[in-house]
Amino acid sequence: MYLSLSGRKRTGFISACVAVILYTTYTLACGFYSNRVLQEDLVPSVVIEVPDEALRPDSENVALHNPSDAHESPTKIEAPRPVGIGTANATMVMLARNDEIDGVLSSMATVENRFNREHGYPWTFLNEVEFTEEFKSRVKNATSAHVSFGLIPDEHWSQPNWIDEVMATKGRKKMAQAKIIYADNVPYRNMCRFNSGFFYKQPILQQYRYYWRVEPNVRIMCDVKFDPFDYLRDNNKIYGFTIAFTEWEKTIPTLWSTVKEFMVKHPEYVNEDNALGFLSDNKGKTYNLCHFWSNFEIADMNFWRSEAYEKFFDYLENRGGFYYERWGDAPVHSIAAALFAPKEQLHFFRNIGYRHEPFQHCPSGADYEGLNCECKAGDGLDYAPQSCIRRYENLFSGK
Ligand SMILES: Nc1nc2c(ncn2[C@@H]2O[C@H](COP(=O)(O)OP(=O)(O)OP(=O)(O)O)[C@@H](O)[C@H]2O)c(=O)[nH]1
Ligand SMILES: [Mg+2]
Repeated sequence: MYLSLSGRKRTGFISACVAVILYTTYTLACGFYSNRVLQEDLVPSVVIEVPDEALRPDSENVALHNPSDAHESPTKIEAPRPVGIGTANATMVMLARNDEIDGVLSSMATVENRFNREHGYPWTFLNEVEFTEEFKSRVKNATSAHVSFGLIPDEHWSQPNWIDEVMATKGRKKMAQAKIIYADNVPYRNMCRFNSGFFYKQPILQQYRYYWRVEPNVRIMCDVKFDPFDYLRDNNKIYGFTIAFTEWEKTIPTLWSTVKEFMVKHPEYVNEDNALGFLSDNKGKTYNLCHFWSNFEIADMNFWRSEAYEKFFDYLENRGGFYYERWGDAPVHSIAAALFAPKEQLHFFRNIGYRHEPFQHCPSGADYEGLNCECKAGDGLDYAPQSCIRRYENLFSGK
């Protein structure tokens, strides 16, 4: 074909070929570069020195299972826009059961009245069974924002078949004897595992970057006169909380030792400006049980989607602690955010009044003014003995 072209046509053909080659090279290079930038943004650099002798041989960290392999990468769909003044790529998200509809509507009412009526961020509801038509229509009537419903796939919700059921039953019985709440409850464990490692993988959430987690029967106790999503985005924060306190140790007996193993194996994920001081009072030797109470979270899903967190979740999952013990999503999220991100990327939303029985945070001082709060200024858990807010503050005061 080339040989049969006349001089001008041949020149035109050559130019077209060159243009195609240049364009293809440029596109590939851009794709490669932007992927790298994304990776480098998300993955913290190598920071802690780990002595060789501290590294345990691989045979001691036998992977029972590689959970990441089991899940296909979800497809992205178009994000519904906020119907109000909201500008962030964000959604309110609630995991709920059909029979919790009254608590769901009660939470929605406080979130809508105090914040979202004006901002119009979409709502996303998740459930491991189909939501009933009644649930869907009542929820849609409770907001003028866009509402979506996602069905959680079975492998994201149920106890994996490689979990040793005899061991899991033994663990539940032991916990029940110790009178621990939800000791004998497998669905509760499914929920904790789902919130730890799967909610942000749902296809319905792929389109979003930021989320505000809402649970049934919670209250937003003051007007939220700013956009917390904008706040995270504009200040480069990845995780926002309102309440932090200590976990019940019996639910997580081997969590910290597992985390320490992970840190030794993967020092490259531990941020050099981490918030270890929030988690440990002896430089990491033991866990002080502090965690952010995850029933309220305003956070960046890109953090959960990062290589560091994915590897971390898979490592925890391999140990089976969500079922052999009762590892909660609150300590799992908190430990990851405190270790893999710089402490400056965590944020205490002092100016958001929030209640989930039996605890609350109520703003105080200047933060309280003009917010029309239904709580008394400073009336909350912040400085109670079991609270971890002081430890969070100490991260920034050089103590
Ligand atoms: N779809 C579904 N949602 C659940 C299930 N169990 C819990 N959830 C939801 O998961 C979230 C956390 O569950 P909660 O029962 O509130 O757990 P908790 O906050 O640790 O404990 P409480 O003090 O009882 O509130 C809530 O949004 C629940 O609606 C379940 O089996 N199915
Ligand atoms: Mg709850």
